[in-house]
Amino acid sequence: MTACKHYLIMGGIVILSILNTQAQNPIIRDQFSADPSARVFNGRVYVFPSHDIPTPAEKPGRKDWFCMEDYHVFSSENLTDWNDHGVIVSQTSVPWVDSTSYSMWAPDCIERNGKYYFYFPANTKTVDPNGRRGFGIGVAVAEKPEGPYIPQPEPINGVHGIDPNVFIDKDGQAYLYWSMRDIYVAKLNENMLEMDSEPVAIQNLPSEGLKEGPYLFERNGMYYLTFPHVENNIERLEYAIGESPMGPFKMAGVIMDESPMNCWTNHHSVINYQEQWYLFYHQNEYSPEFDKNRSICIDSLSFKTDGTIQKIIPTRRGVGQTKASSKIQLDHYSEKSEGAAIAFLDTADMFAGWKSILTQKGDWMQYNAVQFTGKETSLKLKYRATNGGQVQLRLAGIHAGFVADLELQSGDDWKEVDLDLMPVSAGIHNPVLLLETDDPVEIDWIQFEN
Ligand code: FUB
Repeated sequence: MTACKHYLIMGGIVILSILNTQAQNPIIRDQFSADPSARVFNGRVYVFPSHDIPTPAEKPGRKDWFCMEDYHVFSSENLTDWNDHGVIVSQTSVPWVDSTSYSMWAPDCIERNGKYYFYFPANTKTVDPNGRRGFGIGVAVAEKPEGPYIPQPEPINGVHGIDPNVFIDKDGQAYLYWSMRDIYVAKLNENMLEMDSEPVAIQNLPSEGLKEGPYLFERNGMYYLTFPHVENNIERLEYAIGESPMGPFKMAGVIMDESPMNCWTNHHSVINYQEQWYLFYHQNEYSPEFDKNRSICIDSLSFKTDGTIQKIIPTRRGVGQTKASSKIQLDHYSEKSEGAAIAFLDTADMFAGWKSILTQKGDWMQYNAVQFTGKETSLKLKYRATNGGQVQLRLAGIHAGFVADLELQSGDDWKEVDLDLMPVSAGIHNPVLLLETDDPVEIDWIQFEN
């Protein structure tokens, strides 16, 4: 079990808010989410992803393709607990969008002068003035990051493509980037709704293999144009650097290699939040057999002294601290022994989450950055151990030490056990669960109680 639903009543309006109190990677755990565009607004992180759904029977055309009918926005203060603010724009709420196309692909959002501009691509109802059908890019405007967003009646004139990204430079000039085979850039007007220059295709990027999903950010006067690119078989995240938002750029390296779970796409954004850089990206954890149903993840990003980006290996642990009193999902481990494994709890309902499996004596799983108050007195564990067994809980790292030994009863059903703990000091610790006996055991979660 990974998410609990709360209904909040605010000013007479009922708002559904999903509080993912154990959220690690993927961060959204009750629906698919992809193409995360993260932004820091008013000291809080907002993520504007696309929303993959299983293809409904009524969708015309290909069934084994991307299928997206609306957008949600999510926000968090600690990168662990995420609130779902609900649907902000849907294919039936935008006048120019073909409302049967399920083509609401990767969006972006930016703030200017206290207004929030949400950019999104979708299939147009009609041909554009140049006779082109296909993807247009539209804007919806709100007074608050979570909406309500009011869509403009027409898409941005002169833009034909997908994956919009907006960057506002220190001098106040805004730029729109998008992709359509090449990656394009144009200046945006003060009003953020119209182009202020002719689009140009950015040069010196790889000429072979699909490029899409541009995301531009600036650090120490260096402009990083980051984008997914198919160098070999599937997309990986690459970047180029330049001294101005329109380039020229030169290729600088790979941020993330091809997905280890073979997700054909990746799509990302980069933010600095509370003095730390983060990469938001997606994989297909909840849909290993169909990579068009994706899920968004976060990992920390860092720079080398010359300003180049340290390559990131996707983790299950993700970022943020986890409260000792929450149900800690060891299957989102930071490290594990070779024999330890994870599996879905229920293959008919992937959103039920995963379990950890310690197979043989000596197997272990470690989960980093757990916040202890120092008042915890017992450890609770949900497990299944057909032949019974014994596990030990230890703390890794500088606080290394033994905390508890738990005897697990044999049986084919899930059980919960409670046991007294040795005192644990207040602060951040990295618990490790170690199997001390020979038969396999499965763990759903562990939890510390006062
Ligand atoms: O989500 C649909 C498309 O897949 C996006 O627009 C691309 O960037 C890729 O992630």
